[in-house]
Amino acid sequence: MNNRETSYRYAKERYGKLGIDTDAVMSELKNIPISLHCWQGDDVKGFDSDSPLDGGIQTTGNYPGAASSPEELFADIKKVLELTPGKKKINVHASYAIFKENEYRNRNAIKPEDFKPWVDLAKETGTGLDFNPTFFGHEMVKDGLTLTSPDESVREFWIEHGRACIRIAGYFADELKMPCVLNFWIGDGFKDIPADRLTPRLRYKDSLERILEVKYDPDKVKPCVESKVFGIGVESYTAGSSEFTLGFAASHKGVLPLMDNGHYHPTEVVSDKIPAMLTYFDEIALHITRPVRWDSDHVVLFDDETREMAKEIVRNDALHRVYMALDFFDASINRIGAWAVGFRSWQKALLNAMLMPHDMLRTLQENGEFGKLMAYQEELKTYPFGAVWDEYCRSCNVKTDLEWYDDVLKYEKEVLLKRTGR
Ligand SMILES: [Mn+2]
Repeated sequence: MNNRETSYRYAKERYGKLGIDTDAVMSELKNIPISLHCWQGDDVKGFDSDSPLDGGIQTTGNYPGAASSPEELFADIKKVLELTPGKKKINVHASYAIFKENEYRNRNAIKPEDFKPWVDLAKETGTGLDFNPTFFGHEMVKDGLTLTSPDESVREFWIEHGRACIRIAGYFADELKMPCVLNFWIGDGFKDIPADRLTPRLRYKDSLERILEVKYDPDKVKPCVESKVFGIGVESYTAGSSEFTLGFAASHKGVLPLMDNGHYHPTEVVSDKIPAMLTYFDEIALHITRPVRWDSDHVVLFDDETREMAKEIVRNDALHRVYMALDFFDASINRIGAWAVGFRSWQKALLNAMLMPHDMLRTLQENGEFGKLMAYQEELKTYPFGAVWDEYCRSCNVKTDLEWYDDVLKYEKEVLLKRTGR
């Protein structure tokens, strides 16, 4: 028996004494799909438009090697899949349509066939697909507004876009035989103090309702509405606020609320919101990111709040009720490494949460034994989690320790640094 095997055997025994079967935990985690966002690879540029990024989101950094074609982005995604354990879906934005030569379609007219290469990629890699309409980075965003615009031609255009996306999500679900999460997020809002906060929201509600008139199978397409507190250049008012989207989801059957943990005031925590939402919704959705002082979309780490979010999902037995997707983008470091660190971190957070004796801890709380609860929670932090993580990676054929980053550097040298960009 080598050191790795000895370490895992020791860890298995320690967790076993807490009533946790580490082998069973690893098998379960391998079957929980996590959605990997396609937009970390090219700084949210997409393929369908040269319009600058707007909607209050921003990438920072200019590290070399960004993907600038579908071929490059697909190669990068495959590399990330190799570097990360667990089951994946790929999360695609509508701006990543791939048109055949001379077959460009505007966003209001995109068709399933414009995303066939993504379906082929998912089939080839054994992943699934989730989808997002793209209500930003386009010439039809007028005065920063889309679905809330007072200009009916603008609003119509974006309603048609939303409808087209429902059809594409249905196509993904049919092709890949698994549900497609379809997330609606708009950056509509105002830089300065508005004179009317209600009318844009009424228009947003009406727009969403008209989009959702398109027939779809609710077991296949899972529409979500994502809230946001503010964006760059949209500091004073965001139409799709937390209360707006929560109210919309609560009042429209089959629509899920989506919480992005960068989209709240900095002292609010999504870990606490998860059980609150699970009280009322059968299913919810998450965007997992790392906000630093604002919605900065830093790479997800295995930090306190990330661990806490995972714990709330696991201990409330909600792994099959919460659709989990990553949403971050960092252009200041190697993008493949950034992608893989974020994905690995969320896997670690789930594994960590699954290795905790939640029933025992819950009983301590119910019995008012708060001192013992604190002591136990602290001791659990130094349990041999790393040995189980190593074993999990090994069983997924993924490198552990510091070795995997060598592959990132090799790929950077052989592929990324040879790119000329566009
Ligand atoms: Mn998000």
